[in-house]
Amino acid sequence: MWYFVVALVVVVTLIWQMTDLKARVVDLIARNLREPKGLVGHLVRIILGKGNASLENETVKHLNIQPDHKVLEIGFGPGIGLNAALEKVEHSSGKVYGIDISEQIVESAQRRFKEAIKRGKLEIRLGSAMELPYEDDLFNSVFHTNCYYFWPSLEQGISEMKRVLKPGGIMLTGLFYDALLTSTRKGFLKYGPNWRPELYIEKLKEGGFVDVAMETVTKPSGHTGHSYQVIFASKP
Ligand SMILES: C[S@@+](CC[C@H](N)C(=O)[O-])C[C@H]1O[C@@H](n2cnc3c(N)ncnc32)[C@H](O)[C@@H]1O
Ligand SMILES: *[C@@H]1O[C@H](CO)[C@@H](O)[C@H](O)[C@H]1NC(C)=O
Ligand SMILES: CC(=O)N[C@H]1CO[C@H](CO)[C@@H](O)[C@@H]1O
Repeated sequence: MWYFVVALVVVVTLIWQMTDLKARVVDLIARNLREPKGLVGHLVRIILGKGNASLENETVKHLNIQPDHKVLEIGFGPGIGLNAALEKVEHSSGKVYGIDISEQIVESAQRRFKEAIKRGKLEIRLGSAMELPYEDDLFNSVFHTNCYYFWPSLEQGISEMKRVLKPGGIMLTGLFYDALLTSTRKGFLKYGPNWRPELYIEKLKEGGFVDVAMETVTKPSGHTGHSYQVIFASKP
């Protein structure tokens, strides 16, 4: 009989520890989605660079970037979107800007895009969406994918994006709505409480953006079978 009790205690302890372990792993990933750091940060960057590359590419396509445009990406992570935007302005006077809150992300992009930075086609900064280090009315467009969830204040981020956009400029956000719901349910957006697209849209309208709309695009090239969402807004 006591064998049974011991076995039961062992099994319960194991399950308890495993559950605890799972919670720790989820917490670690959730933290690194908000701000990639250390070894897990590197892993998160590499995984995002594969898993969300098509979303970054597709989002840039919707921007209709002209060769002389100035474009900002917030929270660029692995830098797929910066790269796609750079291709559009390569042969003219346009320029791409990137800002991210993670030191590791910024250092990694500085290495990857050394050459474009040297040529003055790209400018990378360490900083937050809460306080954009750019002058008023500078950009033709500002975009981000999977980023606003983590901002401490949506109002503040929206007001900053509006300030740095030229009148008539476009704000664009790309996301996978389904993946977002799954991620939230699993706890991966523990540090991204403002993930709801409906809330973001409401705040954009309240913040003075016009023509605010979310569109679902099905079967994008390069990401077969998945649809994604884009949220558009313009500065009047
Ligand atoms: C989940 S990753 C998304 C990366 C990439 N855009 C993608 O979709 O694969 C979130 C990124 O936003 C950055 N980030 C988080 N909060 C930020 C803030 N307040 N200001 C600027 N960047 C931020 C993180 O450092 C990280 O690189
Ligand atoms: C994203 O676009 C770049 C070129 O801009 C391309 O090299 C890369 O393969 C694309 N990635 C995906 C997943 O579509
Ligand atoms: C592989 C990967 O990192 N995919 C992520 C892409 O973005 C969504 C959010 O829109 C995440 O939930 C996925 O995990």
